[in-house]
Amino acid sequence: MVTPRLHPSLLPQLPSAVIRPLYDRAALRPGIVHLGVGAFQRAHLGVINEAAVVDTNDMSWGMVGVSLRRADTRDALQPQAGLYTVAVRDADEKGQPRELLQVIGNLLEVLVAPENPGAVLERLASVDTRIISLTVTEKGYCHDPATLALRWQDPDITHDLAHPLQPRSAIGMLVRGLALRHARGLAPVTLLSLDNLPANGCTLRGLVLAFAHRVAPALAEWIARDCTFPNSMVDRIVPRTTDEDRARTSERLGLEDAWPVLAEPFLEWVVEDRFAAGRPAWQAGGARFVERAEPYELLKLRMVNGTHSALSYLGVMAGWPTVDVAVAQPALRGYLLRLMTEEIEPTLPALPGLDVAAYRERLLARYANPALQHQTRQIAMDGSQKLPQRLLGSVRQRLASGGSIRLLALALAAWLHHLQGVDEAGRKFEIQDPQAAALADALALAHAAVTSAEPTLAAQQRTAAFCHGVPLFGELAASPVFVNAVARHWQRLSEDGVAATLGAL
Ligand code: CS2
Repeated sequence: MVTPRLHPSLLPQLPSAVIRPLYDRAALRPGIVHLGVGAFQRAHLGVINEAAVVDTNDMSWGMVGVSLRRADTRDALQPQAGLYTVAVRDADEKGQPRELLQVIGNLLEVLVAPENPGAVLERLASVDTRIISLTVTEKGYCHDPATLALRWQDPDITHDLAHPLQPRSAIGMLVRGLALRHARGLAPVTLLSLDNLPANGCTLRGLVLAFAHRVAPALAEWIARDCTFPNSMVDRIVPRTTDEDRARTSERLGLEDAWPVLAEPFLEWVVEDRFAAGRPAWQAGGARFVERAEPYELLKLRMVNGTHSALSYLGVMAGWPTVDVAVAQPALRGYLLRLMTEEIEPTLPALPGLDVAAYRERLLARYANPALQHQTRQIAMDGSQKLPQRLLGSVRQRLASGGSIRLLALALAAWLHHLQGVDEAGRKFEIQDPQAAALADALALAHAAVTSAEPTLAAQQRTAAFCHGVPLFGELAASPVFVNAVARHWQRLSEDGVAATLGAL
């Protein structure tokens, strides 16, 4: 028998344990346009927004999703009228996997920008739209993560300057949408970044204003004066959905869901309460509104994402496929604990009420969640866009205060080690990074730069050449303390492997 597709008309058939939208979906109107409607958005903002709709019954905050590249999410969700399932997974006290299913109803439609950029622009410039939110990942900002400047030479940015009516980049799309709003005399909106960038709102604002200024200075002035860009810290682990997840969720629903998303139970969102045209009651879904999100962002990016990146490069090379397998290695777990306590925590701003020891322990417990199967390869992607905010900020602060960077340097050396694209068992893997070609060139030049036959000196020469060849390190490339610390670990990782390097700490 063919399993029927998840659909609003079939919601009453769902097993009673599945949470579902009980409000009048037909009355829900779109108030939010979200660029980058991927798994993270659907398991984070989508869930929080659902709670707000349920709690207040305010029907003006439905969501329109926009995919900036592919049609796959739209193709999967359109036959389901936008419904999708969030499977929250962990293990009980006995280690048995458990799962809570919720069907989310506030996503009304998904637009595919390359198919019809005009439809996206019209949606951005609609009177109903009051918030434009984004999860386009680090590389989606077309900026240099080290300097935060827009990369004017990025092909999508040059395209969007030349073809303003068919924008491809998030920044080009936003500016054109705002230009239409401005020309039509419509109200300003809130532009809300939910990406893992420091000062994500300020960063987005800087990029939008830079582009808008090129288009029309008066537009840039209007945006700067009337639109708002709250900073926010987002946290929820959302692994990529596999075919097995699809099959399992569909079986439990008794209806086929072509694209469920999975998540851990933990969810955090700390947002600055600066909204130009109102907002949903997101506190109903666990959002915390604050005046300044920056300290929370630093805490999260350095502790969570910093250790995540460290464990992913070591894990990929050692052959630990998932995060739970990696943190089950006593040497790696010990390393992460020391990395946090000795070198990351001393760099964090004071946060009243934060119990940092509890935060650290809870993080390791989140990583140990056996039900997520979060791939170390997935986290290892796009390192060139991630490392500055995840690790290099801590490094700079430690160097400035004269603290040791030995443990941080190992995380960076692990990234270098993994760039060779072959793990310790000889398995090849692809380096997925927008700068992959430039990184491969820098690596080849680094190896060619070695003139010394003495191993320690050779490692230092190689590391210095690499760091000089890759803009993301900035002035750190000229710091002998930094270069030599990374060089020592890189040499050891290459000669003895991950286990021996961790053991020697
Ligand atoms: C991860 C993040 O893939 C990655 O780079 O570090 O997506 C991480 O899972 C989330 O930021 C957790 O909030």
